[in-house]
Amino acid sequence: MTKKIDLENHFASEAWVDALLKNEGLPRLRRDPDSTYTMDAAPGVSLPYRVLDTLLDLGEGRIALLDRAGIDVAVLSLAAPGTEPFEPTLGAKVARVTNDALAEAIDKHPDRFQGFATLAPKDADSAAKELERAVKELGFKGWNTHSNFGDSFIDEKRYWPVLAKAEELGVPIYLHPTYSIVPQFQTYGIGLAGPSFGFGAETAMVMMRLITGGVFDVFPKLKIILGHYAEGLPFMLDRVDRAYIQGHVRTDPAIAPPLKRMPSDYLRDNMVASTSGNYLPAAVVCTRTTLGSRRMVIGSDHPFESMDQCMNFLEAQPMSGEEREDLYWRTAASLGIGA
Ligand code: GRE
Ligand code: ZN
Repeated sequence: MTKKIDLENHFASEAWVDALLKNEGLPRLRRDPDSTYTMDAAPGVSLPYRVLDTLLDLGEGRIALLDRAGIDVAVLSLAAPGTEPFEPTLGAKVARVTNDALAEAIDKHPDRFQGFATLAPKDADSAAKELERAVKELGFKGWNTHSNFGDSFIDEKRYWPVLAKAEELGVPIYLHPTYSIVPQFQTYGIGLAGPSFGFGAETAMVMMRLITGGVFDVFPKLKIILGHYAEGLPFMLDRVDRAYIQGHVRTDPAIAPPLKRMPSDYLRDNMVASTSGNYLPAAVVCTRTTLGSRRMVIGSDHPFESMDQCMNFLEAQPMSGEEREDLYWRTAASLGIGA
């Protein structure tokens, strides 16, 4: 039987919700008069937040949805914006408590749930230690992080200790979108800044920052998982090399170091794409043609998207038996994530 492993399946912890409710700056959660919630994500960017109960369910409700969609295992990750944007001491505390809460839920359903760690990377050395604890002691499968940390991006050198630790432990980093810090994405509210465009555009930019910053020459074995069919990057696989082919790139080791390879080589070798929240058949074909099925994993994006819709869509896409096995579990297994 073909196993199905979902690598983008979100949860919330009580500690995280509490920290967001108490946060005086952004991001913050606000309880509305009608007892629903609003996420104030960034300046001018707010969204109704109707998924909190579903995010908090780490028990039978989630298992029932997995069963209905035919998903065997979900690798659970804290919802955006994670713990990265909090003040570092608070972030580290919320991260640790959240990782422990997730480990407890996994202990109750070890054959259905696995986990990605959440970290507070602004104290990079202690975040690296927490990643090691999460992987070695809690059995987690990697780090789920976000397209920005509130004021900075993952490619910056001060975060390299965490990248070094992920490479050393041999675990992937899931680079998930969050509410963009690029002001030009914020002008028109969540419509531009959110999942329709800003999420993916910022995340794709950050993957390109990792490449252009020479991070994969320093950490060649690092694997970055991007959702939403790698946020459109498969479509760019030829285009990303153009400035290099045309000889326009003037490298300055202090800014943009000379790269050992073409940008597209890093996209092929250091990136894996998940299927979350995009039901365009041409996106499946493009990703499979450019990256190959050995670089594709299932992502349902529950509860922001539907596990059912994801699996019904994937089941209906034409692909060989071999390609389907790659997408459903074999690529995940190559990342150390098995059912
Ligand atoms: C997500 O985490 O994937 C997400 C959000 C908020 C809105 C839409 C969405 O965190 O897909
Ligand atoms: Zn998601």
